[in-house]
Amino acid sequence: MRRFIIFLTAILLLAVLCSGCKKKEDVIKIGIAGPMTGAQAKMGMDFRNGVTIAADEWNSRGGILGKKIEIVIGDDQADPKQAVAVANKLVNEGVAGIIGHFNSSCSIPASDVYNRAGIPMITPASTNPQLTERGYRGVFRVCGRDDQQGKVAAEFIINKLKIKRVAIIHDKTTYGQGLADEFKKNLGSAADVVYYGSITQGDKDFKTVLASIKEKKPEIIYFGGIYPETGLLVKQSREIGLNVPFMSGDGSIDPKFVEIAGEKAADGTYLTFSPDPKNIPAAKDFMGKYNAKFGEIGPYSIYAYDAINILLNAIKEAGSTDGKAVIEKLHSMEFSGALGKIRFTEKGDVTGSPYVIWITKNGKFEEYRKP
Ligand code: ABU
Repeated sequence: MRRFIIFLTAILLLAVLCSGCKKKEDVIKIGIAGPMTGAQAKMGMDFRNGVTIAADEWNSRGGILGKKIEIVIGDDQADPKQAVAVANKLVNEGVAGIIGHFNSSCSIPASDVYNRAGIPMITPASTNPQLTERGYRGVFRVCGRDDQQGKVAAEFIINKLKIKRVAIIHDKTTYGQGLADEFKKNLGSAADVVYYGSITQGDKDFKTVLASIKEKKPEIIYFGGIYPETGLLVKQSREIGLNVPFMSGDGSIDPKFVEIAGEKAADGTYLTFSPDPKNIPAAKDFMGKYNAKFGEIGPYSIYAYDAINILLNAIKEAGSTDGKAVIEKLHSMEFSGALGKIRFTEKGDVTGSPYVIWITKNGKFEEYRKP
């Protein structure tokens, strides 16, 4: 009897081990990393939704290299330390590549982990220049950079709005402070920076800072940061009678910003972002699918969709998930995505990344056209 039980246990163990082995061989795992919970969770959900549509499309065509695509989600909670923990976990799970992270302050430290592991990382949204300035061959982004959008914002204020008195605030993050500083640098001596200061991401009451800004009588307030704080800053500035327009970057162009600020307060806010995908013919199919499945697209849903398609096409072309081979394909190929043609520079940036000005009108975002 004892022998029989030992024999049965051995058979069961073997069966469990074999099923594990089989699963590993049958799928290609792709890691999706970003803030899936917390104040910026909308951005993580936008990534997840965009990537899910792409993975479903590939799987319905039979997968890739004879294997199905499996998405492994990592929640970094927009926290750099958590991002490194997530990166290590995803690497240990055997992912072939990463789509993420959202925050530059997460993507930069996490990229050290992916670089050591030799696997490619494509961020849909991290715009701080430093990400691709450290010589990591496997680090890519499908979005633009803050040295580009900071310049576009400053030129707009100088040349179009002809504003002379500017207040600048940022949220002390890699992205927020970096963008505010790029904006300030590009203003040069064309406008006076009458206030330069910071707030803390996650805080809820900014009225003291706003009261100090009000005393300086700026004509516009530029904020380097993300929509939860942008919304509160705009709302509270109106509450203390500070009624000048705000301007911010791509981290604020989300309906959540309007929801937090309130439609009336948000109206007239200027933002920098890439051109409206509604005007890109290649984006139509994706947008239709996204609307049907998840509702309105977020700013970076389409970037996440293109990022994973690029990665999967590179794996297909490489004929393997070997990191080095895939990274070289990413450098050499041109991709046709929902955003149009995409090619990477030696640094891992996209070759073309036009920023345009947007304005908030009646609670919606639209590309700015001079009245
Ligand atoms: N670029 C928008 C916000 C994400 C980041 O770069 O931190």
